[in-house]
Amino acid sequence: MLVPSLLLFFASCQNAGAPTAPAPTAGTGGGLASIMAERGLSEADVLAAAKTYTPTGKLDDYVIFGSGGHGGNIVVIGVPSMRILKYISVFGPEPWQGYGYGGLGDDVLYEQGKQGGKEITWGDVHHPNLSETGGEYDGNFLFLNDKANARVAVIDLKDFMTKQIVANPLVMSDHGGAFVTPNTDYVVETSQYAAPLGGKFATLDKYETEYRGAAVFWKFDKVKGRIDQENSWAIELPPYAQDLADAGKLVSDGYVFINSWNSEMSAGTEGKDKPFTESGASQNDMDYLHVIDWKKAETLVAAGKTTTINGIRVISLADAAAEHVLTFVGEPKSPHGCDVTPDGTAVVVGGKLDTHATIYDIAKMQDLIAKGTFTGKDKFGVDIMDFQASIRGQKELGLGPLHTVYDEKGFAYTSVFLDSTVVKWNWKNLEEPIEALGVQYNIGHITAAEGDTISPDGKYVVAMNKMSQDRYVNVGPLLPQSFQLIDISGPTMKVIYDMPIPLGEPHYSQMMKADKLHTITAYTPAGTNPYTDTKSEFAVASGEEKIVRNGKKVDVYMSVIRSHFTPDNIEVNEGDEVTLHLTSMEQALDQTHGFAIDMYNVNVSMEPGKYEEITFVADRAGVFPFYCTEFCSALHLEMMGYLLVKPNGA
Ligand code: RUQ
Ligand code: CUA
Repeated sequence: MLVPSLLLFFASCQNAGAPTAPAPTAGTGGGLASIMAERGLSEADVLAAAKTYTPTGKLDDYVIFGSGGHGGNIVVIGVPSMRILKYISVFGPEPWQGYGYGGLGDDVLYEQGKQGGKEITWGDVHHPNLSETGGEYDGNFLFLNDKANARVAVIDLKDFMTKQIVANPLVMSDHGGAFVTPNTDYVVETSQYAAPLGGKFATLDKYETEYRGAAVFWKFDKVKGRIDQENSWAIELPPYAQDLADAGKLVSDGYVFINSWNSEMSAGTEGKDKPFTESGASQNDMDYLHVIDWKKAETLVAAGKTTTINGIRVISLADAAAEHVLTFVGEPKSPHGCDVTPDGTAVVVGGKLDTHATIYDIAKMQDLIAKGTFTGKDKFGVDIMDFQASIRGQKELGLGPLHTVYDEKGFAYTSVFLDSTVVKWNWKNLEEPIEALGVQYNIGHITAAEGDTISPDGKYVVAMNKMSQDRYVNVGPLLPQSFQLIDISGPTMKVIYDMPIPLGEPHYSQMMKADKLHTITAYTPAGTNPYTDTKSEFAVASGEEKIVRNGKKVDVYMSVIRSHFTPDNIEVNEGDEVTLHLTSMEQALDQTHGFAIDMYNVNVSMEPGKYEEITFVADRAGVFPFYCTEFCSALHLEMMGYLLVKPNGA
């Protein structure tokens, strides 16, 4: 047997020369056998450790981009070590990255991030999605949605910074998104809780007539690396609580699928004797999987068959239905998850309140649509396909199947929430028995190595668990969520690492090969504005630093280099508007400085070569040290200066 002999090998290496296994006394200083005895480790534990332990200096093979949930950020994690590599702040301020504390990022966070004119400083990140070329992750961009405030953000993976936030002008809540089409032509964002489009008011008794959902197709400009709002458009949808969404690929490229869970159009109690949405939305046996032909929608948009609501072109529900841009097929009640198979031939939808996952056959649905074979229409005139005629089959997976990911061998891995299991099943051969692996506990999303691409890698699956009860030291009643790394390379699945996620409820994540990243180590040339990718016209060359006063406006052109700021003393008058133009003169790897002004809520990060710009009104008189916040050199503490604000009338 491999396992014991391997252990014996380890043990004998560690205990070379020792005639018998040493007694378990010497802390972790003893041989392997004694450490195992002392720490109560099984052979499986040691094997798991060997599979995940990454010695100092060794790099991980994969990178996870995990949603930070209502932390409003992204967690970047190495696999298999499960070491946290970075948090990328997106919808909320974060001081280390200097995001939201006076620098250029303020425009993204506080201006672009506004919803209906309101400044919002948190987000509920659900589904990060990597940019794709030809259905493969290309390592260029990451998109994510904010369910709470219906926004989508763009992270540039060149420098792992949030470069754009786009506020959805139509809906008040999103969920399905941010999903990309296979060549990242569009970033798709679909609504969740229905409301009158464009932020209008209507009472709840008008739910059916006035409340709507929408699917927004954000056009992505791959050269600029930004969403092009002008060339984006949307499709009006019924108020059915659209849920998860996924784009077709290969043979199904051109389609988007969205599941939904409120065909009942329940809107809670209305203060009368109606049921809560919880049960009101669970009356019907079937909800509707939305099948969207987005290439056809594009032709309607090009032909001008849209109305503009709040600045965005919208295909009406009536037109979408009439033109078969939108068709429906039933899905067993209150579904969740919507995941297209790697070959693009099928889409798997979990049952949530059912024990099955349903495998829809996309070719069958295309055929029904082409032939005009429908069983009826919904209240809004959308044609409905026959359920049995649309599916390849159903597979019993356990209580509460949600999301599904894939490997390279033809297996699907579905998260089963109520059972707390990951279920492995063959989506091509539904007769094959399933394998269920217990996870701790109540798994929501699940992710797999390159799992959403046309060529998944297998190897690893991560269970993203909602509950962690007894897994970690008690840190108070607010428990961390828990990621569990699962080895799927062998004949049976094994949990090989537990990792607490202590900053928000993560939902989805994606796992990409680390060698697909092409991250920069410095901004070149020095003085590059990371938001324009060009050298700033305000960048300063060494020796040309200056302070320019123009009435009550003061511009400071400052260089930043180990270990000083030039100029290092800035004198202004109370009430002056001060703009600091900071240029890092560094190009060396990891030679980052910070720049903080005490008492002024100013703090930016100066990565090598970066240009930063801070504008503020010197409204408090006094003497304010400014200093470098990164321990950059032996003389880091000396990297400081003074902002002197002369009181009025002094
Ligand atoms: S949803 S598990 Cu956005 Cu499934 Cu969270
Ligand atoms: Cu520069 Cu510390």
